Amino acid sequence: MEREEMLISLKKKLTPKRYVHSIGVEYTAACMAFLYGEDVQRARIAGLLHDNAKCISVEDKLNKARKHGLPISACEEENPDLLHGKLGAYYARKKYGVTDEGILSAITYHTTGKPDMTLLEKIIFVADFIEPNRKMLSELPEIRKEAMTDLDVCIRHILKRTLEYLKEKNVAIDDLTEKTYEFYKRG
Ligand code: DGI
Ligand code: FE
Ligand code: FE
Repeated sequence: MEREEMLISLKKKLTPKRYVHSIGVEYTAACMAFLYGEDVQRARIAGLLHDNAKCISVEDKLNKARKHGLPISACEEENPDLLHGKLGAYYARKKYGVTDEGILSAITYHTTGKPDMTLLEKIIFVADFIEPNRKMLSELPEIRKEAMTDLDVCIRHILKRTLEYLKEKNVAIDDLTEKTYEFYKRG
């Protein structure tokens, strides 16, 4: 699918804020691709589409994931919003015509990350967090600088911040989020 067509579909599926965020992740991922030597077009597609399933209701996220036979962990059962990566990759393939498995994987794992990520997976994970429309958080300026200087340090910092936030909110932490942090903590 051409970018213009993707934009028309995303505009229908997403809230205005989420649509603007998606375009922010697209160009942030493109910049990071220039910097780190990733294919810019792949980074743009993954960035643009990463949250395509985000605005589906919690109930429908579960129903659709079940209907399409996607694996659902206990943590996802409890927090179906976590499914928007997997479901987003499913739609990227089926609706947006993406066949590049590396792009689909970057979409699948953009929320939790995963141990030993590919360059594209890292770029999308980080670009999602630092894009310019993101609400300002403490440590964000530092994390943005790290994104341009040391990707692995940046990933560790994002996960540390996210885990602290989740523990404070007292919500279940996905195994994969924990495992990713353990992996990048070891350096
Ligand atoms: O979709 P975005 O908002 O752009 O960003 P995202 O896909 O990284 O999702 C962020 C949300 O996901 C945020 O509210 C924290 C939540 N999250 C990330 N890891 C976990 C998690 N929620 C739970 N319950 N467990 C996790 O391990
Ligand atoms: Fe997301
Ligand atoms: Fe996002």
